[in-house]
Amino acid sequence: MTTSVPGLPQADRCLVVAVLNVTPDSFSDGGRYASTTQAVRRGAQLLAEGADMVDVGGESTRPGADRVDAAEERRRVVPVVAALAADGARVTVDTTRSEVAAAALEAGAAAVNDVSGGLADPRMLPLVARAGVPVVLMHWRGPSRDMQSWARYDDVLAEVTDHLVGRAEAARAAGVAPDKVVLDPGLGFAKTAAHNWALLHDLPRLVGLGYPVLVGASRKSFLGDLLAAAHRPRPVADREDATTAVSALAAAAGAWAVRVHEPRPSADAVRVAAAWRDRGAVEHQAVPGED
Ligand code: PMM
Repeated sequence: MTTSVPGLPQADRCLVVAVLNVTPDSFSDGGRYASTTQAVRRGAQLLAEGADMVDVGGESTRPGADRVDAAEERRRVVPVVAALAADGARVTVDTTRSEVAAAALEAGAAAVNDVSGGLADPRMLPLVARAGVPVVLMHWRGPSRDMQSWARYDDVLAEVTDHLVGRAEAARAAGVAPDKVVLDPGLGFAKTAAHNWALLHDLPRLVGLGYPVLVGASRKSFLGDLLAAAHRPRPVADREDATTAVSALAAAAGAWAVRVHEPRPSADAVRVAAAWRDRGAVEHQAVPGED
C-alpha cells in the first residue's frame, strides 16, 4: 500500500516531485531558469517527462547560500506558480516564509514545502492550517549559510526522527490535519555524507512512523563524494544515475515521493519499484507481439 495525501496526486507507487529552482544560485540548476518564461517552459517539460508535481523555489538552500529578501523571492515564484497551476499542474512552493507561501497558495499552489519544518517563520504552520493544504516538514537545524557546522549527532536516526515527530506535533497543534503532514529527513541539511547514508539505510524506520515521507537526494554532494575519482567529486551533472538508484531504493523502502531534478529516469525507477513489489500487477500494459 502506498500512502496518499489529500489534495495531491494519488498513485499506487512512489510519486515524483520535480525541482524547479527560479534562482540565480541553486547548486545544481541555479541560473538556468531565472526568467519567468523559461521557468514556466521548464515546468511544463518536467511534467511532460513524468513529474507528478513541480516544486517551485525562489531561494537557494545550498550550503553557504545567503538569503534573498521576501519581496524578491515572491517576485520569482508567484508568476511561475500561477502559470503552471493555471495549466492544471500540481505545484508545491519551496519556501520557509509564510508571506511567500500565502502568495503562492493564492496563485494556485497545492501544498507548501518548508525546509525549516515550520521553524523559520512562526506564522507558517497557522497559515498552512488555515489554507487546509498539505505541508512538507523537513529536518532542519538552521539557515543554509552555516548549517554544516551543526552536522553533529550521537544517533542521527533517533535525533532526526524525534525532531520530525516534534514538528509533526507542532503542525497538528497549529491545526494542520494529520493526513496533510509529510516528513522529510533533509538529506544534506546539517548532515555529512555518513549521516545521509545512515538515514537512507534506515528509511523504513522513518516510513514506519506512519507519515508519508519525501526523500530529496537528487544530485547532492554525498552522491558526488560516493562516485569521486582521483579525489575529485563526481560533477553535479553526472550524478543522475546515482539519483535514479536512490529513487528506486527509496520507493522500495516505502517513500511517498522523491524530489528530483530530472523526472524521466526517476519516473521509470519508481514504476520498476512498484512492479517489483506487486509482482508486475500495476501499470503493466501488455503490448501484443512484445515480450
Ligand atoms: N533539498 C533542497 C531544497 N529543497 N526540500 C525538501 N523537502 N527536501 C530536500 O531535500 C530539499 C528541499 C536543496 O536542493 P536544490 O537546491 O537542488 O533544490
